[in-house]
Amino acid sequence: MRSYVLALGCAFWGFSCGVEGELPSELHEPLQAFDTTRQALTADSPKCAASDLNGDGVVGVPDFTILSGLYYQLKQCYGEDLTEALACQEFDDNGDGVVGGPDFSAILFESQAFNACFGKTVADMPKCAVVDYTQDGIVGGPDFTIFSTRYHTFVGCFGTDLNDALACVPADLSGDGVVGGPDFGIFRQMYQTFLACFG
Ligand SMILES: [Ca+2]
Ligand SMILES: [Ca+2]
Ligand SMILES: [Ca+2]
Repeated sequence: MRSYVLALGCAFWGFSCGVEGELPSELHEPLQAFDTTRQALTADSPKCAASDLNGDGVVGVPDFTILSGLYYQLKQCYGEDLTEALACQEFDDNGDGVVGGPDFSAILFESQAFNACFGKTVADMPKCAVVDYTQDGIVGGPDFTIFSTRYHTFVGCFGTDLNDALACVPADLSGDGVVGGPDFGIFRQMYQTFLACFG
């Protein structure tokens, strides 16, 4: 008995799922139906290994599911500029996706260390290494410039909820901090490789 994952195909292609008009036109292709009974062993070629997204040695339906999820993220995140959120990410010290009060202690610690360490060498005071941003062994003016920037960035990030942006990070396939056309281009290549390796 054969079964097909039309719903995933719909979510994947988006053709009949209300894709936004600004999406690259080459993605507006006919709905594909996948025969879920087919399972293909990953060939030795590195090309197919790249399509084995869950790493189980088979290019199959679970990989398609992952690919579908990625496409959904691309659609959801299209046009999203992640650069600001990524810059703020480093200040989310407790990792809860929000730059807020609990994270303040981290920058406060740097501030206190800087005050205690200005003009000192790391050799004399090893604890000062944390604010020797230039890593030249001395806590001085150039380190203050960097600390000052960090502090102002923190203040600018305070209250920022990173959760939406961080959810979009996997969709930035080109790694340029923006989810856009180039990412769809990369995704399309991934999908073409997948088709060649599946079944
Ligand atoms: Ca936080
Ligand atoms: Ca320094
Ligand atoms: Ca990108």
